[in-house]
Amino acid sequence: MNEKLQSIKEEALKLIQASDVPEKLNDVRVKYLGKKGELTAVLKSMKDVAPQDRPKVGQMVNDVRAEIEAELETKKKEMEAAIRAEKLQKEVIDVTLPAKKNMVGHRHPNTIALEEVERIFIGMGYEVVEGPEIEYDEYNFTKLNIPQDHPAKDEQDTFYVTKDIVLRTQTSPVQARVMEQGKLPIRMIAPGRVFRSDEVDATHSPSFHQIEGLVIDKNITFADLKGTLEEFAKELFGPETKTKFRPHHFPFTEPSAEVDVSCFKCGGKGCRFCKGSGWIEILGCGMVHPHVLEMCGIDPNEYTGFAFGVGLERIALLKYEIDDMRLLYENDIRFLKQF
Ligand code: 2NM
Repeated sequence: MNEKLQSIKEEALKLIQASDVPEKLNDVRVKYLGKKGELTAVLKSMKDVAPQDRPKVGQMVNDVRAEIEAELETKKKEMEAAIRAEKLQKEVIDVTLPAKKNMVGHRHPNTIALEEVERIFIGMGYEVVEGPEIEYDEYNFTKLNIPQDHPAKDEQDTFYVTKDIVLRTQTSPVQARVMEQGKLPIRMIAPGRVFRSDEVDATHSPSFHQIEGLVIDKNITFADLKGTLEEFAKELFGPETKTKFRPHHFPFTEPSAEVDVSCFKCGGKGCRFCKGSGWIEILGCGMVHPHVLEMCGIDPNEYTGFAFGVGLERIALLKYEIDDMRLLYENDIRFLKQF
């Protein structure tokens, strides 16, 4: 019996030593110590051993079992250590390498400019109102004093969806809608996308953005218009900024004006940026035409108001000194992240 046990033990220890992966160790455990294992078989055959020898044989079986188990455990630890060492070696991390940068998005220069303009007017108590980009001809033109035969309605300038529906060419239809609601006074800006049938070049695009403003109350005068837009220009381009109001014509305002600001690059001396004139044109404005007020349900004898419109892209191009509008639409991240 002892011989048999010794040979089982030697065989098992040899197999353990020869194992190179944990799975093989497990096979050895099953083969010798498992329910149907060789050592277990010896225990089961105890009935053939003389009763007086059983304790001794039992002890021998247990000793062999303990030895095999100890050897399995030692070998398992060895293997685990080796696997870990190999992993550490393979998966070595150079903590001195620069970290991977997370790609974060960036606000578009148009958005930055829009938020700046909104901040200024919200600070003066204005509401920001949005409206539909696809408009009735009625709101886009007629109610704004642009009659049937006005050149602005020409197919050359306007995208028609049907005879009566257009892609809005300005955001003033939003203001016509607000005036019609009849809640007075009004202090609002209407930012948004507008559409004109223009060829793409450095300063034109068939789709661009406008911010139009409207104030309606009792006793609003051209002085309110001037003061408001002077303040706006100073906030946007710096406290030194001067403004100049030049007479102009818009169908929806009377009188109307275009506004220039003193060049924020050269302070008005004249430079490449302002093409030598010292002035930069930034917006159009005027006192809302009494006929517009009337068509939108407001009594022009009781209320007056002023309105203005600025191109958002124009502001963004000026503020960030971008010389081609197309750059604003290409969405090249290398361009966008500079602002
Ligand atoms: C401009 C210039 C002048 C304008 C007029 C109106 C409304 F709805 F009150 F009639 N909204 N915006 C206006 C006036 C727009 O853009 C250059």
